[in-house]
Amino acid sequence: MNYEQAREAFAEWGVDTEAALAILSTIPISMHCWQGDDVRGFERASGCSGGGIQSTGNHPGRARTPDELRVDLEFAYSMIPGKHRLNLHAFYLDTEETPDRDEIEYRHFEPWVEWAAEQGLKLDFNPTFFSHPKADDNLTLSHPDQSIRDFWVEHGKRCREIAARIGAEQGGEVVNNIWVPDGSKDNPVDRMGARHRLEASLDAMLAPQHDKAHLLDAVECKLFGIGVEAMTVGSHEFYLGYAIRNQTALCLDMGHFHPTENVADKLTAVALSVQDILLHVSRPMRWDSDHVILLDDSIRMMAQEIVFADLLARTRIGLDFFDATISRTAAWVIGVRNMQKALLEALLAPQTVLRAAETGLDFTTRLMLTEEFKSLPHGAVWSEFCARSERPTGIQLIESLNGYQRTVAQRH
Ligand code: RNT
Ligand code: ZN
Repeated sequence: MNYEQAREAFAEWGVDTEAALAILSTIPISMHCWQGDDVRGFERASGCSGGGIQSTGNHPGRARTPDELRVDLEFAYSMIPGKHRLNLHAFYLDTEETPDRDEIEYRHFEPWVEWAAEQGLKLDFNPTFFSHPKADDNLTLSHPDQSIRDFWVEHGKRCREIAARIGAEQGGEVVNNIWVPDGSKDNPVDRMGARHRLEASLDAMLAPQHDKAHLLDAVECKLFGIGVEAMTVGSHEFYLGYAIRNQTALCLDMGHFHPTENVADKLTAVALSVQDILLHVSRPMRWDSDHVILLDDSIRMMAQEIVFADLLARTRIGLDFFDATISRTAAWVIGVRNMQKALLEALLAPQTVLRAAETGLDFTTRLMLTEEFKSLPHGAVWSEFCARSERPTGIQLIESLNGYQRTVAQRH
């Protein structure tokens, strides 16, 4: 089916494909730099993420330097329709110097900012509270030792300064997302102490004021991680309360809940209390395994909630997955495109008739509609979107991804 036929098919349901494509082209996805090198960063030769983050696999072609990562990113973005963002972690600094985490400065990230400007990309940022000797006990901002807490508070402050400066340079908001691995493998006896310490450290970190137009702080909650099974200090309740009290954005990572929970459902629930939401779209398989996101029901529901609840303006869509058993660049491209496809499906949904059925308590019709709707030619609209951006689809896409992988495979 060609696009014109698809356009007519959707029009029969009262859906305007042109309007959907116009909106989709304005939605940036913040693509995470850490899929490109298995979350190793550029500080140490042998990376070990720690904090329960685990990248598995040894597929050839890992980016070992900032230059290699940038070349890979350029390729990935060239396969993705639309203009997007790059989500940078602090330990991806690009410098000959060897500053410790509490010594980093804007200049250590300048090559990234210049490159992003050349590419027409915007950056987001994250302090890195893992892969560091001072985080080896899975305790950072809540560490009982004041000097360790101070070290990490300083890191966090510097990251906020760097992020705000990047925002000023690129003219717009940079999301600075705070995730700490802090927790306890076995049952702690002083949960309250840990939570008080985390709160006090966050307060100290967030105390310096920055221009809101350039910096949006977010806090990321989590149920558990490997090695912190008994308690995560920054749990959902902790950070939901923190975000409300301090007016930060709340980051919902789809891998950070119990596997049977519907994270999409949480969006509207928290939107009543927090203004800004950051998503880490991910695919947990039995645990927070960070698989490449599929165009599956969990992603579709997430996209539908963002669109139907009119939360596009308040939700920043970031991705968080890392798979080292497949081409890393293909993983990026597949994941970002899947997120876009899910958003497109949501934008192409016949909201008016669905809502009418629901309001009229006609749940049979609602179900018939959603299920019939699955057979509409979304693919033809997606192909049109790609064609207008001069991005490949189908066999052409697969050939390009494989072709690029063959070139980077020689890195080892
Ligand atoms: C860890 C969090 C966090 C990290 C990144 C690298 O469980 O999801 O967002 O994955 O910061
Ligand atoms: Zn995350």
